[in-house]
Amino acid sequence: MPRPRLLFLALWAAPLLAAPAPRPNVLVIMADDLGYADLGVQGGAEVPTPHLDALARSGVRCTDGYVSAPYCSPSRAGFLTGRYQTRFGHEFNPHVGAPEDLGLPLGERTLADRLRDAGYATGLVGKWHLGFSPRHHPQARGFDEFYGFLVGAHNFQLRADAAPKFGTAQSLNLIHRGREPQRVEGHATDLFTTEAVRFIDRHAGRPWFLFLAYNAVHTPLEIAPDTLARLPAAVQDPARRGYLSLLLGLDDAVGRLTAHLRATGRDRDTLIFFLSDNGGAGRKPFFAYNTGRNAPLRGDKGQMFEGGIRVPFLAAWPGRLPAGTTCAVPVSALDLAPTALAAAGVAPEGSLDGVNLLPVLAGQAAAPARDALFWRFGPQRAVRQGRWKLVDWRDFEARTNSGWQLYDLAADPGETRDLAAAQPAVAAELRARWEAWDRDNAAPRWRGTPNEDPPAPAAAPR
Ligand SMILES: [Ca+2]
Repeated sequence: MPRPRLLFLALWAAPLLAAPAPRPNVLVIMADDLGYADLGVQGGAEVPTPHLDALARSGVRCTDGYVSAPYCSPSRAGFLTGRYQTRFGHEFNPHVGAPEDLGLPLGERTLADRLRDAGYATGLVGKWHLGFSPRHHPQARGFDEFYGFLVGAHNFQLRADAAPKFGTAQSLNLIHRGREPQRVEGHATDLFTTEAVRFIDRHAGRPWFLFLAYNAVHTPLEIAPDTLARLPAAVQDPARRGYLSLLLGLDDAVGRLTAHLRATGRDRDTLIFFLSDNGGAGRKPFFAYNTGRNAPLRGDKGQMFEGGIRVPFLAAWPGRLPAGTTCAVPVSALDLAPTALAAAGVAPEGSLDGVNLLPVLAGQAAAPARDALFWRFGPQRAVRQGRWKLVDWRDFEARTNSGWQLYDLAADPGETRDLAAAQPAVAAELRARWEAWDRDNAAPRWRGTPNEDPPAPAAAPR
């Protein structure tokens, strides 16, 4: 492996860093299926989320932060590689086919690979969902350490004396340490937080990268007994109460982590990102309905509307990124790897689709060095450029696609007024941009479910 080039004195860094600085730790906290609108800082009011709100106030809140897919596994594939996952066929959740063929393609390098080669300790705590076979295991994909589960969902209240469903990595109730199944007792959110704190303490002497991938607030919507007294009596829906219970637990967890970083003096040398892997799954009956709310955005997990792909997106690095600020230009989870590598002074070898966000987050650049963001998820397609979004979305009840529609997100963030007929030149330009982008995409390596990945387009594009 060639030694990574160090870029301590790259031009962008000059205003930020007067002298070569110690390489920061990188902590990426990912929630699962968290709605755009459920955190206090995002306008949510049903339960308080003081710790996530404080994390937002300690850094930059990105109002237009996107993930590269409206679904768990492809979104994580995009984040971890810094590349559109459609470049390498990771278009759907890896569930249809033989397990040994399903997972993040082995030719792709992850952020963990890149930071480990640069001397970082690397760990994954929580959900993987990027392959179940030994060669797709997180410890084969750049992570020194792994504590969590390999599949797309897991129950929360775990009992050591419950009959473990050993024998398949795709079972629920199967927490691993490394490659070994464990019998564990406790709440998954708490267990993962404890493991995260231990990881941080274990690597106090060197920079580390921790991907802390909570399964909260994904289904199953279990109510943790210790949150009962904090759930609002006015909310009667058991599913919503379960979601809010998981959200309270997630906020408590982030509070524990940030307090630990502060208490050990590590907060100032840790770059933290918090985001969800896709939008809330707020509608029955599709896609692990969890009551997550995306208002005023339209649509849900699985869809190309903003509600599927625009997520809570926070960045904090005390002393380096301005506290209490808002970033309102489009940014992407694809950008986290290039940003972390830039902060670590590591050149991003190979072709990444994401860009370094540090100049934007620091308030030194108005926008990322990129013109547009693109999406493809089966027959669904989208491109965002500035205020405009061209989208071909799927109606999962009707099992049809919309054809290309044009929305002005600055004036109409809820995507209610299709302007394709009124602005034909804009629509044509964006469609051409999308098609040019799509020419470099690969065919899916495995199929999705029939509705997200129908055998033939349900509607001809306009
Ligand atoms: Ca998800």
